[in-house]
Amino acid sequence: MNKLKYIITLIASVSVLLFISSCDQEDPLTPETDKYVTFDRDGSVIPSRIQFSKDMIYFFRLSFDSNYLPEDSISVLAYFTSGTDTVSIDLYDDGIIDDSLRNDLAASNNIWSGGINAQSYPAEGDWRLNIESVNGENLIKEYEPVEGIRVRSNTAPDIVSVTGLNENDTLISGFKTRNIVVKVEDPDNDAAGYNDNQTLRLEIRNRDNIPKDYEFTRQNPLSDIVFQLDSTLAAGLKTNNRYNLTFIATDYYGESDSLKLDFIRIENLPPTIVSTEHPDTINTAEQGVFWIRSLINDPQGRLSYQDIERVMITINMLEYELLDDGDFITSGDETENDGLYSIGFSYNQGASGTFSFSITAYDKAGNISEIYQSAIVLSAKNSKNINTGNDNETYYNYIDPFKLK
Ligand SMILES: [Ca+2]
Ligand SMILES: [Ca+2]
Ligand SMILES: [Ca+2]
Repeated sequence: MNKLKYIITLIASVSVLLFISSCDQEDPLTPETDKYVTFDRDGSVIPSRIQFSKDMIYFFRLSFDSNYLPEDSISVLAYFTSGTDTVSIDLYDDGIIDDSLRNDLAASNNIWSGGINAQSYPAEGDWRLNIESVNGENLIKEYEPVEGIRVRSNTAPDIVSVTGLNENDTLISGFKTRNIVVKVEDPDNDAAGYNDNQTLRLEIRNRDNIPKDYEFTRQNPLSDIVFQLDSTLAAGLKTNNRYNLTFIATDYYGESDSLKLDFIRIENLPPTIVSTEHPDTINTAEQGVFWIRSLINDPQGRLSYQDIERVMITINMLEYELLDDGDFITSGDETENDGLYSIGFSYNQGASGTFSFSITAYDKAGNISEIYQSAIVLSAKNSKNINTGNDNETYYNYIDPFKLK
């Protein structure tokens, strides 16, 4: 296998060489002076918070752009410094992951990886990561060091209280917006603005439903985390008495505290079709198009990114979807996300008959609206076409459900 790969590589290299030398007569090998290697800070993963004296491995991943070949055997030398202290870290580009400090995903891709145990740092402080490309003992390039890798003792955050929501609460369908105040203490936060517990997660769980999560950011390190929960919280959640809502505060070091509120009832009621617009009769003396639009409501949000799963019309025994996507040419909907769901239909010249149709809205909790039923009469009269729906169908991409089979 390796031999075959070698031969293929050799053939490919020879053809490239021949091609280049036929284009111009210069030496095709990259001269030593044209070789480059640069450090790509944005493509690298460098932890900025390390918990002092904790028995935990932090992984670093340093990315480079380079035209050096593997056989040039250049490598990366990295070490941390703080004052007179130095701590080295071994980095690899060999694709090996083991249960020690090696954690490289792919060999020879110029991404050098390795881990360091937080207990390797002899003191707290802001450490600097120094990075060099080397060839054995020889320095090829030294990069701008990465500053501010904070190695500090840490205390886990503590969720002291949650107000605005209690165990055994009922969140009725369409509940009034609630202010939630979460008091989180973390002694590592300070008045100088150091903010050590930035994220608060809310996990809504019930064994019958898919998980639903929210995330909030703490703006001020010394004040409470305040946010609002509105009735769209229940979008996609079926009515049930046994929800638990868990708040999880996590600090920069990855330590967290959680507070669970159990036995919360969440209700989700079906959508309603508020009104529907459509022509009652259509003169098919000429071919044309018309639109059907339904205004939908739902206590958990009437939009498709809220609780509306789909709005369907059945006409001439076929089912189609009304959309709120603002794509007039293909769905006939004029404005995206206004709760007005639309469909455009085309019809042929001379089409005739009475077509009953029904519209049903479905929410993401599996609730179904009451059905709207009506009918459209198509007939060809030899008079000038004056009905409102008629238009030049060639502009639109609508289906014709009235064709004779
Ligand atoms: Ca902390
Ligand atoms: Ca609903
Ligand atoms: Ca719309």
